[in-house]
Amino acid sequence: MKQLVRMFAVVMIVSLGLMYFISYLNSSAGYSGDNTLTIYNWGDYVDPELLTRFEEETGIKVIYQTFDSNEAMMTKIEQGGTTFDVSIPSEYAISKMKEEDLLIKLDHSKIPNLKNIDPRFMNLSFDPDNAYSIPYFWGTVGIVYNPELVGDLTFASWNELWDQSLRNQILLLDGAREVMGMGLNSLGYSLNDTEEAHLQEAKAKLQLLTPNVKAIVGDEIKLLLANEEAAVGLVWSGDASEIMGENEKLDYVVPEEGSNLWFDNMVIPKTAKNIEGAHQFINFMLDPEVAAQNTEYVGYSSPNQAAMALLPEEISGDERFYPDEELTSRLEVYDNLGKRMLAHYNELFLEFKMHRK
Ligand code: SPD
Repeated sequence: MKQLVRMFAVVMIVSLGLMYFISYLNSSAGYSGDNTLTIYNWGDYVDPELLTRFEEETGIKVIYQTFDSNEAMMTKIEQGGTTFDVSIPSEYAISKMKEEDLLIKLDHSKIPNLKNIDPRFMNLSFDPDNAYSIPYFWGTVGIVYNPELVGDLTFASWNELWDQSLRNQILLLDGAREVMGMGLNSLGYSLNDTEEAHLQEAKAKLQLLTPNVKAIVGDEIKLLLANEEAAVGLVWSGDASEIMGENEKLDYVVPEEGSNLWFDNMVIPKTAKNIEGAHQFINFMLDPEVAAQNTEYVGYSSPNQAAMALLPEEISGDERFYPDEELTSRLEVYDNLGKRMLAHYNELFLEFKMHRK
């Protein structure tokens, strides 16, 4: 009898261990049940303390995964096999994901904090009525530079990047639209240009930049520039603000030919399992105090006007990151150029990267 009890106990312990192991495997593969929420976000794009606070307030466990480009994020969601409850794509990616039926329509009655968003950031052309996406952060693409290391250059024009004095001094963010856009803008073309001759011209011009390019990098661009490992960087404005917080010598400028105005919005992908929790998370991130804390932490520009009122003037009044109408009128939002043209931009960018090696 004793032996039977012992055997039963062993079987129970092994089964419990197995159940625990399976649930661990599921959660690390992005499983979302009712009590977990899988968030798929850009790297360095949320204050981790806020995730903990969301978990404490709701009892929902957050599983957090990151991506470093819209293209990588879309590929993963398109492929399926993972469960993401909330993601944060940029405008042209949102338009493409809508087209491909990859997003769930939002229930605004579950997002009362939507009233805190500045109307300027609502109803934009990539998502009229914000049926599928809710503003998170926005910004520009420009140049961060160290005035002590670039002589008389002020980067009023993109073309100054090609100056011979900048040999091996430039870091580029690893983004096809951003780098191709910079090449196109430097030639006076739109960053949504689709004319083959213009695209080839931009690629050829980028290749001439090669001697000045030290590296094409991801989030590490911030540390490298702040530590003065390079004099100049092509960056998103929010990264510039973080870099300049670390090294006050540096400055940020958007060249006169124009540049990109971008919007990153929260969405619920089609693969979501915890749709209720996803709405709760979106609403949580729109709370004025939460959004203000997040803005101070990540350094990006907030579309939340109630949060803006809580931020110090040195942040909310900084025109480099909250540009006036004159500068905004020179900026373009990326269009969804369609699957084939987006793939072509990526191809050209890849060829430029290969050319460097
Ligand atoms: N490290 C956070 C990066 C967020 C960048 N989003 C900008 C996308 C512009 N298309």
